[in-house]
Amino acid sequence: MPDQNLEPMKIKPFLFFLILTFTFANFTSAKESTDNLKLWYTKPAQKWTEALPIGNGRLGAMIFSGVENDRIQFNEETLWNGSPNDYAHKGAVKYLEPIRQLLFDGKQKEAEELAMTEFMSVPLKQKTYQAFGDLNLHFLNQTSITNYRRELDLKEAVHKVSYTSNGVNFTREYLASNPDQVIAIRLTADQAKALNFTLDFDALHEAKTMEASENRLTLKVQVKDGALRGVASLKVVSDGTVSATGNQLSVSGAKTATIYLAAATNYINYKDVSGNPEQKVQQSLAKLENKKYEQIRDLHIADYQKLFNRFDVQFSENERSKLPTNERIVAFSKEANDPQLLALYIQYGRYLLISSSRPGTQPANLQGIWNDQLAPAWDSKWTVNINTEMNYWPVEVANLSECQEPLYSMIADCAKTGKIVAKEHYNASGWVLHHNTDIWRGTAPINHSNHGIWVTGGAWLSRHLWEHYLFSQDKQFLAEQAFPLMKGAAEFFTQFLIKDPKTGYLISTPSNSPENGGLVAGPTMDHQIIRALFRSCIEASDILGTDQEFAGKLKEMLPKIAPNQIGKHGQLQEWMEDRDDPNNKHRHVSHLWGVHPGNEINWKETPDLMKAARQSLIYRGDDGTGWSLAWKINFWARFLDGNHAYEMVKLLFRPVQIDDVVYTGGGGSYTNLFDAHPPFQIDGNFGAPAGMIEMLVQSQLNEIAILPALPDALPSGKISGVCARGGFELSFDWSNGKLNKIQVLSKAGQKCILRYGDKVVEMATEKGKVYSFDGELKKL
Ligand code: FUC
Repeated sequence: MPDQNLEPMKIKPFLFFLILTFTFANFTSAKESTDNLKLWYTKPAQKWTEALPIGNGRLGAMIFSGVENDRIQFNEETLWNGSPNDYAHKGAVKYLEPIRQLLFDGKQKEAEELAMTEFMSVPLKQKTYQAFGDLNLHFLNQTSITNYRRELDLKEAVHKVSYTSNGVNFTREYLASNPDQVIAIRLTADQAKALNFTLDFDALHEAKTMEASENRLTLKVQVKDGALRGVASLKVVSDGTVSATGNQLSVSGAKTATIYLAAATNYINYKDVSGNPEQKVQQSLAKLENKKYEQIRDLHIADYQKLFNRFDVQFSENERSKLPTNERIVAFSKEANDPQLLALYIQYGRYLLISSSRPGTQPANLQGIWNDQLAPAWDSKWTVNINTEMNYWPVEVANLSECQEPLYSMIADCAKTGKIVAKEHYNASGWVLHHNTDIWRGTAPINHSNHGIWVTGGAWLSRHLWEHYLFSQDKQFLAEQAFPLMKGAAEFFTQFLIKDPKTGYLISTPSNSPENGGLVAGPTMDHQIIRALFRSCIEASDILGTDQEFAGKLKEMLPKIAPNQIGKHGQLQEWMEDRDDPNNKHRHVSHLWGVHPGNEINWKETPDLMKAARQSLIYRGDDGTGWSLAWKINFWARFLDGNHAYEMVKLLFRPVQIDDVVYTGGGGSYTNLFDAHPPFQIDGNFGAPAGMIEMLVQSQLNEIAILPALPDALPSGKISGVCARGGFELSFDWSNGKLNKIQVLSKAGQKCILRYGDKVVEMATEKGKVYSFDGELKKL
C-alpha cells in the first residue's frame, strides 16, 4: 500500500533536504532528527508503564514526573536475592542414559518424571532481580497548573518536565550519568525562592533503614533471601536552605536545587560478595564535590552521544509526528501510517540498550535494568532460549558494538560454571548453559524438566561472539575472547551428541524445542544451532590457524547431525518425527532458528526448506507475545516479504493499556513504548528494531542486500551508520520505494558484494575508504 496520507507538501521539502544533505560526513548529524527523537506526554505518569526510563548501564530509574509528588523508582543492577552457588546437581549424570532410553522408548512422561527428581538444578529455581527503592519528592503550593509537558529526549538521554504553577515556570531534568555514576536531578524555578519541596526514600524490602542528615539522605536495604545488601545515598546542592528532619530532607526558598543519587551493593562477581557499598557510594558522591551540574550534564551527553550519534534513521514524516506519544500509539492502531514512529522505535531501542548495557555492567536482563518489584515476571533474569539473545540482535547492525561487552563477560562466567554442570550432568568436557541464568551464573536445568532441559543456550550465546567478529573483523577479539569460549561450547557437543538408534544421525538428547512439546530426543533447533556453532569454530580455526585437529573432528561430525526435514503438511519439522500440529499457535517458533538468527536455511541455497519454514510460520499465525511478534518481523524480513513484516510491526505497536483504556490482553506496546509480553519485557524493544533494520539491509552469505524487504508503507527514507558483516558501514536513501544513492565505508578492507534487487556489484576495498554508488549501483 502506498503511503497515501503523506501529503505532497510534506514529501517535497523532505526530498529536497535529502538531496542537499547527502554526504557521508554530515549524514549522521541530520539536524531535523532532533525533534523526532522524543517521547513526550501532557500528563504525569500514573502507572509504571507510563513512566520514562533513564539508565547508565548500572543504575536505572523510572521517572513519573508528578507535579505535587514525583516518584523516581530506581534500580541498581546487582541487587538480587540468593548467594553464590553453582546449582549443579551432583551425580545427575547417573540418570542421563536412563532418561535417554526412556525417550527412545517413547516414554516421555516417565523421562520427565525421572529428570524432575534426579537431573534438575539445585535448588530448582534461580534467583530474582530486586527493585531497590523509590525517591519521592513532595512539592509545596502547586496549584493552577498549566503548560505541563514531560519528555524523554533520546538525542541527549535527558528526561525533562516543565509546567507553570501560579505564574512560576518550573523545570526538572533527570539523567543517569555513566562517567559520573550517579543519577542527577536538576530542579529550577524562574522566580526566586519559589522552589520548596521535601525528599524521602522508600523501599519494598522488609529490612531497610532510612536516615537524613544535613544535605544527605541514605537508604539501606538487605534482600530477604540472600547475601546482598544495597546502599543508596543522595546529596542536595541548592541556593535555598537544605535541612534534615527525621527521615526527610527539605529544600526551601530555592531557585535551583540539584540532587545526586548514588547506589551500590556488595556484589563483586558471581563468586564474591565482599564489596563495600557504603564506600562505593561515598566515593561516587565525593568525586562530584567540585563539579557543577552543567559539567556533569555535558559530560553525560558527550559520553552518550559517542554511541548514539553513530547511526541515524529517518522515514517520511507526517502530522502524526507532532502528537504526544500516547496519542500516536493509539492513532497508529487505527491507521498504521506514521513511518517516523518506526524510526523513533528503532532509536528508542538503541537508547534503551545504551542505558542498560555498558562495558563493565551486567547485560540487559528481561527488563533491561528497570524493575519495580521484588517478585518480577520470570524473576527479571536472563532467559537464553530467545530473550537474552534478542536483546542483543540490534547491537552490531545499529552500530552499538561496545554495548555487547557485558554479554561476553556473562558468557565467560557461564563457561566456568557451565563446565561444572557439563561434568556433573553429562560427564562431558567443555561447558553447557541451559535455558536460564542469573546473577550467580546458574547454568543447570531449572523449573521443570519439560522445558528446563534444553542444552543449547551456551551454543546460541556463543554465536554472538562470532557475529561480533563477522561485523568487526577483529582477529584479536576472535583469538583471545571469542574462540576459546566458542570452542568450549562446541567441545561439549562433540561428546553430548549421540547416534539416534532409529535414524543413525547424531542427535541432541535429552532436550526440548523451547517450551513446546516437552522433553524429547533431537529437536530441530538444537541441530541448527550446533551446526552453526561447529561451522563458526571451523572457520575461526582456519582464520586463526589453530586447533586444526579439533576443527577436523567438527568437520567429520557435521554431516552426521540430523538434517532439517520437511513434513507432511509442507512444514519444516520441529522434531525428528513428523508430528507438527498446523493448528499450534505457540509463541516460540524455534525450528525457524535456521532462517533467523541463523542462516543455513535461505532462498539461495535451500529454497525448499525456506518454503517449508515459511509454511510453518504461516501455520503458527501472526499473533504472539511481544518478543514473538518481534521475532516474526525478522522472519518475514528474511523471507523477503516486507509487507508481511510490516503487518507484524502493526501488532507490535498495538496499544496495550493507554490512558486507562485496555486495548488488548496480548503483545503490544505500553504508553512509554515499553514492549508488552505482557507484562513488560524488554526483548521486543530490541528484537523489533533489529527486524525493522533487517527490512532495509541484510548481510548474509557474503553479500549485502540493500532494501531486501522494504514494505510499501515505507516508500521513502534514509539510514546512516548501519553496519554489515565484513566490516562495512553503510549510508543510503530511497524514495518512491527506489534506492537513490548509497555509500559504503570499508572498515576492514574486505571484499564487498552489494546487491540491490537483481543488480550486483563486487569490489575489492581498502580499509578506511568510502565507495559511492547511485540507485543502479553504478559507481559515482
Ligand atoms: C520464555 C518464554 C516466555 C517468557 C520467558 C521470560 O520462557 O517462553 O514467553 O518470555 O521466557
